[in-house]
Parts: sequence; C-alpha cells; structure tokens
Amino acid sequence: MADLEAFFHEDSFPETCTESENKAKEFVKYHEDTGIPVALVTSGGTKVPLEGNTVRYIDNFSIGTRGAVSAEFFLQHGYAVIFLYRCRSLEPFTRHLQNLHLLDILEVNSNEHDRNSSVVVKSDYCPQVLNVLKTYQDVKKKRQLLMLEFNTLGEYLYLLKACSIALSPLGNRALLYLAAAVSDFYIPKDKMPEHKIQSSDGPLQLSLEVVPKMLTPLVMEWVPNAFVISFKLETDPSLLISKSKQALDRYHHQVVIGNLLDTRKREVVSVTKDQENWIRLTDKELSLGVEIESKIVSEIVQKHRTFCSHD
Ligand code: 9Z3
Repeated sequence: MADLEAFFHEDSFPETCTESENKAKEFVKYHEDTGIPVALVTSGGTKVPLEGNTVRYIDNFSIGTRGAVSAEFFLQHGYAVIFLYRCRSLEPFTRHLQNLHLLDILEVNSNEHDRNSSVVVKSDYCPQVLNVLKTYQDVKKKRQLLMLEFNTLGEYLYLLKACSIALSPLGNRALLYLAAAVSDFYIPKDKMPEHKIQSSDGPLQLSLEVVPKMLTPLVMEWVPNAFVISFKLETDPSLLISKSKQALDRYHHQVVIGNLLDTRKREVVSVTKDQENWIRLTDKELSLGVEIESKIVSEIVQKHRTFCSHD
C-alpha cells in the first residue's frame, strides 16, 4: 500500500482530476437519495509517458469496447453509472454513431428570405440518430450517467481512488467493474528524462518498474463493502483460470472475469470463490450482433443482487 501512496506523491495531476473528483462526489450524493445501485465502469487503456514533456508513451490495444458496451447494459438494468474512460476511446451511445461522419449527416435548412438557418440531420440518418439520442436523453434526464476521462496511468489511478472513496457511503449498493486495460509497468517521475529522448544518443534502453497493485487498498480501504469485479487478460489459454483464481485469492474481491485477447468478444470465464462459469455467444448470436457484454452484465447484476441480499 505504501508503494501506491508513493506513486500518488510522485505524480502531479492536472486540475481536471480534481474537477472530476468533485463531480463523482456530487453524483454519488445525488444517488444516495435515489436509492438505485451505482456502478463504476472503467474502460480503455492507460498511457505510460516516457518523458516529462511527453512526446512518446507506451500504450496498449484496448479501445474500450468492453467498458462502453457494459456501461449501456448497466444503465438498462437500472444502475447509475460512473464511466471512467480513456479519452478518445469508445463511449456509450456515441459508439453507435462511430461509423458516421458528422458533417456528412447534417444539412442546412434555409430559404432565401429567412436569415435564421438551422442545421438538421439528413432524413436517411434520422432513424439511427433518433434511436440513440432518445435513449441518451432519457439517461441524462435521470442523471444516470457521469462520464469522466483519464489519459495517463497516473490519472487513472488517481480517479479510481477518488471514485472508489466517493462510492463508499453507498456500501454494498456500489459496484466496481474494472474493465480498463491497466499498464503493469511504468517509469517513475524521478527516473524519467524531462525532455524529448534524442535518437542521436543511440539505441534506447528502457527500464520500467512494476505498477503497485491498486486492488489491495481498493478492496481493503477505499470501498470495503462494495461488489468488485476485476478483469484478467491473458494470451496463453493455459494460464487464464489459474491467474483469475490467483487474483481472487490475493485481493478477496467477488468476481474475476477472465478473457483471452483473441476470443474476448465471444467467450469469457466468470470466476468466483466457489464457481467457474463460461459465458459464450453461439454462432447464431454472433451473426445477429448480440454483444457478449449483455450476458456478462446480466450475470453480474444477478450476483450483485444475491450479494446485497446476504448482507
Ligand atoms: C480486460 O480484460 C478487458 O476485457 C479488455 C477489453 C481490455 C480485454 P477492449 O477494450 O478490451 O474491449 O478492446 N481488462 C482488464 C485488463 C487488465 O488490465 N487487467 C489487469 C490484469 O490482468 C488487472 S485489473 O492484471
């Protein structure tokens, strides 16, 4: 735990982080009264800077599909959602319009005598846009969704801690669904060059340190009564179950969702202290565009209900 505190001290955080922290507190305060469960969904990859004035950084493959899709399903199940995501990764709702170019779907409504032109969506695109817009506006009206952005690993850890602590007054009504792809390695501030690394200095050798494990303080201190789901990503199938069980034994949280890089969109394994349950999409479901997150979230919601009823 001391490691993680040192990490927070050595990093300096932009003002947006404190603004986001305040928004999270307000959001939770509001939902203390509505009585609905609140899910923190993390999504996308963390960026690890190589230079103080960052030109280069290490990133990972995640584009945030798991998080963005899951957030929509939690909303459908009546949860309020804090969506903590890597900026410019996939977002709930707008992801459905990702294939559209904004300026190509709009047209100007004007006539010669009318000085007040307006902009409207071209009729071909109306059904698609309307569908998403209606659901989004409904969610906004109920203040069900708060979107908070992070960029670097440091910002992610800062906001994860801030949101977890903000959620703690909700007790077991809080659910944490940690789908972000978090870097395991980073360069501490004091070992990082201030300025751009020069190629004229020859080949580059990097020495990275292991990122302190945040699940220990999260489960023990920050939000001790919440229902916590972490994700385990592997590429070697023979390690998936053992690594998922190891995470559960180490951190004593409720569920690990194990997934393999290549097959993550059609199968995952849900591991709890007394069960391993594969969640899969059939070929038919895949061809119909069913998203595996619908099944993952249904199972998690069920488990969360049971968890709350036992407390
Ligand atoms: C996951 O395993 C997610 O399911 C994916 C989703 C990142 C694979 P996409 O964004 O991918 O839909 O493209 N997330 C967690 C990965 C992770 O960093 N886990 C850490 C670990 O395995 C601990 S929480 O040690």
